[in-house]
Amino acid sequence: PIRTSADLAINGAAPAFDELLHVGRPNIGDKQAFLAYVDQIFERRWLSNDGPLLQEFEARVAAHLGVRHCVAMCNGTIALEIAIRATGMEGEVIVPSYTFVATAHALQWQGITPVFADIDPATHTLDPEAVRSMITPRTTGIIGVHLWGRAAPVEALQALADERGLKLLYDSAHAFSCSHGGRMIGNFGDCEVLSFHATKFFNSFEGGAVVTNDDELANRMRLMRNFGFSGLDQVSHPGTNGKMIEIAAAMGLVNLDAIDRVIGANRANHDAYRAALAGIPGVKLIEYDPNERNNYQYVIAEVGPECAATRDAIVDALRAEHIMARRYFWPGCHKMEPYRSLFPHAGLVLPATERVAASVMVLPTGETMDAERIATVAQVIRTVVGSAAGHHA
Ligand code: T4K
Repeated sequence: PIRTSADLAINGAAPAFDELLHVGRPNIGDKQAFLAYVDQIFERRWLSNDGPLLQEFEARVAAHLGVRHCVAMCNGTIALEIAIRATGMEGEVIVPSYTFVATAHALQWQGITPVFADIDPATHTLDPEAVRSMITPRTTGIIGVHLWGRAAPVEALQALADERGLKLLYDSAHAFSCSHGGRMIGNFGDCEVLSFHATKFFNSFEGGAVVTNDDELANRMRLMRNFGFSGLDQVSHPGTNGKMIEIAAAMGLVNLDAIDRVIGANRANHDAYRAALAGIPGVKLIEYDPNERNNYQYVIAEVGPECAATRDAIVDALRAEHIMARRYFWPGCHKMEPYRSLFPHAGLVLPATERVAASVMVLPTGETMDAERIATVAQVIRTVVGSAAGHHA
C-alpha cells in the first residue's frame, strides 16, 4: 500500500503495477462474432469498396444516432478533411486550440488557415463570444469540438453561423453515443465527424465517419471518399481514398453490440474515481450531466492552482508507478508547430486554453480497469499531493 512518499516509485520504491496502465486501451466486443465476420469476408472475397458489412455498419450507426446518413471513412482525420471540403470551407476557419491537433491539421493540410479561439474554462469547449471576436472577412466556417463527449455550445454557435453565413461542423471524435438536449450528437451543424480509432470509446481498429441529415452533402462525401467515382468508369467529382475496409466495418459491428456494456464499465470506473479522489485538495474530477447520455470514456482530473503539487509532478509520479496518465491536449494547438511560428498564430495568447491545458490529466478507464486499481491510482495522487503539502508547510 502507498501511504507515504517513501512508498512512491518516483522515490525508489517498486512500481505499483507490473504492466503499464494506459489511457485509451481499446474496448473490444465479442471476439467469436468478429472471427465469424472475418470468415465471411474471405468467403465473399469482398474486402473493401462499399461492401456488405460497410453498408450494414453505416445503417446501424445512422440508426443509433437517429441521423439520416452515415458516410464511413478510413479514419477520423480523413473524415474531417472530406467534411471540410464537402461543406466548401476555405480561407479561415475558427477552431478551438484546446483539441487534438488533427482538428487543426485537417484544415492546414488543405491550405485553409485554422484560427484558434479560446474556450470556456468551465466546459472546455468553444466560447461563442471568443469565436465571434475571431471572425474576419476571410472566415468561412466554424468547427466546434465536443471535447470529452460534452457538447460544444451548439445553440449559440448555430445562431452565430446563421447570422454571419458560416458553415458549421463538429469534430465529434469523442462524442459517439452522447447526447445534447436529449438529441444524439451527430445531428448538429451541417455535419459531424466521428472517429473510431482504437483508443476511442467505440472503435473499428481505425475508422471514422461523417454523419449528416443533408442528403446532398452526404452524396458528395460518398463520391469524395472514392476518388469521385459515380459509376464503373465514370468520375464526376474530385476525390481521394477515404474508404473504410470490410474488416474495420466488422469490428465496428461487433463493437456496436458492446456499447452498453462498455458504458457500464466506464461509468462504474468514473464513480470509483469520484469516491477515491474525494477530498484531495486541488484535484477535481470533471463531471458529466446526468440528464444527458455520455460514454464516460474520459476520466479528466483538473489540478488547480490551490493544489500543493503541480499537474506535471503528479503525472511524473503516476508514470513511475506505470500509470500512464496523459496531458491531453497540452500545450494547445496554437503552441505547436507549425502554428506557433506562423502568421496569424505567432504570439497568440489564449488564457483559458493555456490554463486548462496546464491543469488536465487524463486517467485510465475502460474494461481493463476496476475499483481496486482505481483506488491505487488515487492513493498515488493523494500521497504526492499530501507530501508536497507537507514539504511546503
Ligand atoms: N479529433 C479529435 C478531437 C480527436 O481526439 C482525434 C483523435 C481526431 C480528431 C482524429 O481521429 P483519428 O484520425 O485518430 O481517427 C490518440 C489517437 O491516435 C487519436 O485517435 C486520438 N484522437 C487522440 C486523442 O489520441 P495518441 O498519440 O495519444 O495515441 P497513442 O498511440 O499514444 O494511444 C494512446 C494510448 O492507448 C497508448 O499509450 C496505448 C494505448 N493503446 C493505443 C493503441 C493504438 C492501446 O492500448 N492499444 C492500441 O491499439 O493519439
